[in-house]
Amino acid sequence: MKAELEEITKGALKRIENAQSPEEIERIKLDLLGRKGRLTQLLRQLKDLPPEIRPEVGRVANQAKAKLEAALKERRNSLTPLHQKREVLDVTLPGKRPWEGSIHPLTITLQRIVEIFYGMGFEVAEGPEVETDYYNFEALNMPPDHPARDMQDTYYLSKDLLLRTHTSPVQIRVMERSQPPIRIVVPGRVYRHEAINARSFTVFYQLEGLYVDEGVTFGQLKGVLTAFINEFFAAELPLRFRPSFFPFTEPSAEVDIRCVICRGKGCSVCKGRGWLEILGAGMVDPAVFQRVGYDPERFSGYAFGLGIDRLAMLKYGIDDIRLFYENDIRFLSQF
Ligand code: 2U9
Repeated sequence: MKAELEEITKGALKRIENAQSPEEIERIKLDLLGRKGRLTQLLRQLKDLPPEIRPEVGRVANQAKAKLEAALKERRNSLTPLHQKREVLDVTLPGKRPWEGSIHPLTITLQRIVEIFYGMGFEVAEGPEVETDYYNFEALNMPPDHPARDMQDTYYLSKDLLLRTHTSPVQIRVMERSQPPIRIVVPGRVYRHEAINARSFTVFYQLEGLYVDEGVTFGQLKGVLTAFINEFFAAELPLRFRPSFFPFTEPSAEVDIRCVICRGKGCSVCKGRGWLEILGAGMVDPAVFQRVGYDPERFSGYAFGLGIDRLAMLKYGIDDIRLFYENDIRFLSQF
């Protein structure tokens, strides 16, 4: 039997070596190790051998089987083209979702605000973030000794260049190059050298509005701001105008809305006051019109400004402005 084993092994090894395709290897395997394979049949006869030689022949037979199996595997491997060796693709598995970005909450808020004003006939104007002293201060009735120019508040890039502290320079630029009627909103990034905390950051987003024509009134300003607030918060919230001062408007007002959280009862967001200060507004100062060459006797205009960050915080219930600028994906992916 040992001789027969040897003969089978030798013949099989030769066939394996000469095999030219994985299919041929399969055939050889079947001839040897299939249910009716030569080696299988031989192994079946082991039990009929006399017990004294059975272990020795068994050992040789198992070695032969292992050797043939290894040879088959190796030859099959060398005959299989590389691309077929790769992992099999299971098309029934659920796919991996690609990472989906989302729109930044400040952008969502900015777009919504612009959309509302667009619906009321305002166009969008934009301008540079690096401004000259003239456009950021002088043209807006803030002469060289004005406290708002303080290094404490403004990032100066040189004696004359600075990072704009509001978007108002854009309104000056628009008025310089066009004639009334003008009805624009100006969204954009502004910079202030302030201590950073949950309510204030060194960069934030503003939106300012300007309407200039003959016969523009404070009453129209009230109407437009009320319509905007009701639309933005999808609620009828009363507005409260308090007298204030800005160098570029006269008269000026700070505008409060009824607290969107507690509706006037008093809560931590409105600090028990029942009102939230969210807007500044007023009638454009005649001195500003004079600078851009508009006749203040003929034209009047209203202007307003709001912080987009503040509106976004109220809308989404966010209590720390820094979250908008940290770019933490755990925060951003919720929008
Ligand atoms: C021109 C004339 C007038 C823009 C105005 C405000 C009032 C105001 C603040 C609100 C919150 C800025 O983001 S904030 O800190 N803005 O209170 N802004 S009137 O008035 C102008 C602008 C341009 C030519």
